[in-house]
Amino acid sequence: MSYLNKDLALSKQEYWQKGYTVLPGLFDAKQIEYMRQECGRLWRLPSLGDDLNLRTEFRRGPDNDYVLDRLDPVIDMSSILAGAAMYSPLLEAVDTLLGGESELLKCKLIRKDPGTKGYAVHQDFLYWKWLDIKPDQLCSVAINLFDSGENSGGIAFYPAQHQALIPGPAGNETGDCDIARIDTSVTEVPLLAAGDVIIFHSLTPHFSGPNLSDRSRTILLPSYCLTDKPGLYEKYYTREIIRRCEDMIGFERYLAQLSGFQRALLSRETVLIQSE
Ligand SMILES: O=C(O)CCC(=O)C(=O)O
Repeated sequence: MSYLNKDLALSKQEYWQKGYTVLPGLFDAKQIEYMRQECGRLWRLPSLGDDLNLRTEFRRGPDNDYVLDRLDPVIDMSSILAGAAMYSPLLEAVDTLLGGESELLKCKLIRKDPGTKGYAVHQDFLYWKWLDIKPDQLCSVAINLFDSGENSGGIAFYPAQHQALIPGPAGNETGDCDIARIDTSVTEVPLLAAGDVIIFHSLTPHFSGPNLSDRSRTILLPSYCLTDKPGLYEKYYTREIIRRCEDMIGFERYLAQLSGFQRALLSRETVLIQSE
């Protein structure tokens, strides 16, 4: 299916006015089913939960323990999800909203299982400042794989506040935006059906709550940039992978277990294999 120009013109108006817009039914039921099956396949891969796996990230689960909630990057593991991020009606919509040809910047898969906690208020642009690209050229897209809303931990937006990067709270001005500096009188959590897509500006403050439903809330989250320079995706992940190593993302959990591992498994008393 292709979106009518008339619809996209309205979407563009809404995007620039509110900082986000919803495109209902951009993906059809069959495409969504393929993507759901693909996410199931990825989530069953061995070693995803390994603390040394650089592409997995964790969030606090219902018992405050760490649960796997995302794969980032993901499209190099899945041609189906790569196809979704590069689906031409989606690219047409992104290009129309941004006002020219865009390139994929990054793409992650987030599966928020029942009970998993949400994300604090933030603006994506904070994490992309180093690219030295204007915020108006950058946007993110949430491709919704299941019906979702506030109860399932859907993304919530503070509309019409995408004009500037908002500093963090006193003492952490370079961190995520200080909620006290945002007009929080209006919060919008779009009620979405599977196949609906949200496109939001890189400066739009957003957050999400825990998934209080009994079903996973799964989204594919590609981000795009209006640019005529190729190679942005490679540039992004080259820096990101090095950053994760330097910041010890995931490794700190592994290191915390190392001494226990040493005590439990590397003592001479440990009998790992019995002789006949
Ligand atoms: O998946 C969510 O609940 C929020 C994700 C998000 O805000 C982000 O990745 O920037």
